[in-house]
Amino acid sequence: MDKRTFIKDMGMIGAGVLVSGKSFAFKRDYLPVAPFKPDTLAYDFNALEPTIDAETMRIHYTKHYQAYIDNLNKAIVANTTYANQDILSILKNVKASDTAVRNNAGGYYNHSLFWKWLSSKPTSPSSKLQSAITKQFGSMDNFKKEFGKAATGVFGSGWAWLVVDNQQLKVVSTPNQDNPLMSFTEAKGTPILGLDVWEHAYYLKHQNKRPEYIEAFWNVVNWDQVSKDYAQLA
Ligand code: MN3
Repeated sequence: MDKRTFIKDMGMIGAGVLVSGKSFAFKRDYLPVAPFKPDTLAYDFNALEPTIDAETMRIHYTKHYQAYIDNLNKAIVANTTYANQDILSILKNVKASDTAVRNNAGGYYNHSLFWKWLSSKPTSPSSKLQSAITKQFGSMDNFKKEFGKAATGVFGSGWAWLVVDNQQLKVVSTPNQDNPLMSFTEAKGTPILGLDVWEHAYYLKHQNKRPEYIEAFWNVVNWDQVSKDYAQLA
């Protein structure tokens, strides 16, 4: 354990985080390899109420997320092609036909990002991100409309994303647990914000009203994190 990781982990213990584990920002200086472990949640399960209820967060984090991780670890033992690759390499290299690795690597990575893009505290985009959004979409409201349209339009289960592709912001969506970094997806780019629109992410609270969940999502977006992710890419 290096000094920085140690200090970070001690900080988490000090902050009384519910679940132990390493936190990472998907930077190139630290990318996890198998066996994968759940990323630490920076807030309590009830922190995002009323947008996302505590029970949904508890089941989502401890059951769904954990299942992707367990199944990814099993899939990598069964398919040694990916055994020594870090999570970003797996995402970029996975073949569409390697469905167990594809679905579970996506499930692990997408959720690890998703937890970080949520916050109970009010945040706002950096001026750099704000101007990029205005330049690309005309206004923040137009961006939210376009993102909402993509999220509503996912047929069945999937994700809506704000990505950076060739220095440009784009709104895209993917089915199931696909991520725009995967080579075979129609959507291309590096995600800096994503919304899980699987029913398990909202059904207990919002039932069939996916648009209500999408609208409420803006109340809990961690713009500090989104701005940091954007700054790494543009
Ligand atoms: Mn989910």
